[in-house]
Amino acid sequence: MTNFFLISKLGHDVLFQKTTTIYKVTDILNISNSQEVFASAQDLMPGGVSSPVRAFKSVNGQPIVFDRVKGPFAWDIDGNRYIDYIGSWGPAICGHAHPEVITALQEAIEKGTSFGAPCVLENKLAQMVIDAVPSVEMVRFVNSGTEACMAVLRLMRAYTGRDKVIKFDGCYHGHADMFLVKAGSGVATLGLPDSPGVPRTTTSNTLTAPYNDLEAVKKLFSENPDAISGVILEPIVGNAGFITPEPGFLEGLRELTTENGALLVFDEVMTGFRISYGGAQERFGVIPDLTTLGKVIGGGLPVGAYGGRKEIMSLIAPSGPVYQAGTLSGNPLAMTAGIKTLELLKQEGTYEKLETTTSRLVEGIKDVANKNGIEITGGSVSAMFGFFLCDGPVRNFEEAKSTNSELFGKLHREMLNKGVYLAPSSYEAGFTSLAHTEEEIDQTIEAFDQSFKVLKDN
Ligand code: KE4
Repeated sequence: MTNFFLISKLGHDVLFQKTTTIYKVTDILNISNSQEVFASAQDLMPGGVSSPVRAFKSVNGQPIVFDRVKGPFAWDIDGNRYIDYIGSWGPAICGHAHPEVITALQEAIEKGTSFGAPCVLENKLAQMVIDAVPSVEMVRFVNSGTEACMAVLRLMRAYTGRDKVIKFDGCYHGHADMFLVKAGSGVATLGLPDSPGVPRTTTSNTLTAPYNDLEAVKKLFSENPDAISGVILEPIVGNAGFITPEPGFLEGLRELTTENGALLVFDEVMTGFRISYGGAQERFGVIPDLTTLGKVIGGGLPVGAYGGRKEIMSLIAPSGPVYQAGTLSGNPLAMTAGIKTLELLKQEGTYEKLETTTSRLVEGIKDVANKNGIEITGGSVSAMFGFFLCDGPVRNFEEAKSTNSELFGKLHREMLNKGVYLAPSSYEAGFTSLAHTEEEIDQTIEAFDQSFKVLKDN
């Protein structure tokens, strides 16, 4: 069967028959409008972006300026179409611009964009989160994952009366000062030594350990008796690349925190409602004391949340003394998009479909990498995946650093030119959606095969 490789150009699809020689579409893909718009953005916003990782710095690439998204696809302002594996960094798990989400928002917006007052939609989404996430008996909505993590740390400290917190190298919990210690995501991507502007006094209470290293955590507890408020982690790491917990790691943290009178906090901003409807905690059967959420629960609008046992959450103002507030928290549009997204995810067979799609993708990528003699290790859990261009296993951030980032940069460019949009960093995870069909997965694996051939020959 002749494989056709589909490329959208100038708004119409041009079919290119795959030839025996590998053609690089670099000189066909026109991104001149993206180049122009991004160049003018340099004088308007730092790095021309609203969030660092979007600048494509670590892949030495030319950022693509989006015009619109739909289902598994994104189109740039030059009319090129991409199969999107970022999905707005997680929210688009049902596919971009899902018609039912759009319709629900169109109806909601007629009643206003923000109330700054209680609304029934908050009750509805809160109940859905409480019914779904095992650790959550009560929840507070905020406007981002960063806000959720900031607030949850304040709550951990208030509840225990202790100031220190343990995080893991390479994990990212937003950009609040106290978390910018050996952080992942954009901090790791840009190779920043944490961040200037963060006072040593702020981070002196942030202790770090290698992911998957229970002995290191035990040591921190013994060196800091009765001083550690808790342990916060990504139950599956998506900000140092994709790293899964070793068997017994999460269970060990649950025991260690309980033994030491400290709290266990799962930052499920990325994994929440993606790894399963109840998040990673439901999938792995380890229940934390507190959970942070974001991304998916906003369905693409700005939302974050934190929740846990009522006896802890009731410390939050105005029911308790721990202050946290937000102008747009619980706004009706974000609540509407979140409600509809969770309703779609709750349908029968959702997570089986996501699991099948994503594991087929990753196994296909690894097969063609091996076929072309490219070192690779990686995997997937439900609709989250990742790979490193090195020999495995990768169990922590230190081991992740052995990935070949320079080769990844070339791969990223090749894939972009073949119409596949991957996270522009070795230290990010990839995301699929309910909208990714077998056709997109097959096209993507084909594109990886062609790209790996180019990398091998150059
Ligand atoms: P936000 O403030 O970006 O909504 O959430 C911060 C956050 C907290 N916790 C986890 C586990 C997260 O993954 C994030 C944010 N994720 C990144 C992607 N690696 C957002 C993308 C970006 O920074 O542009």
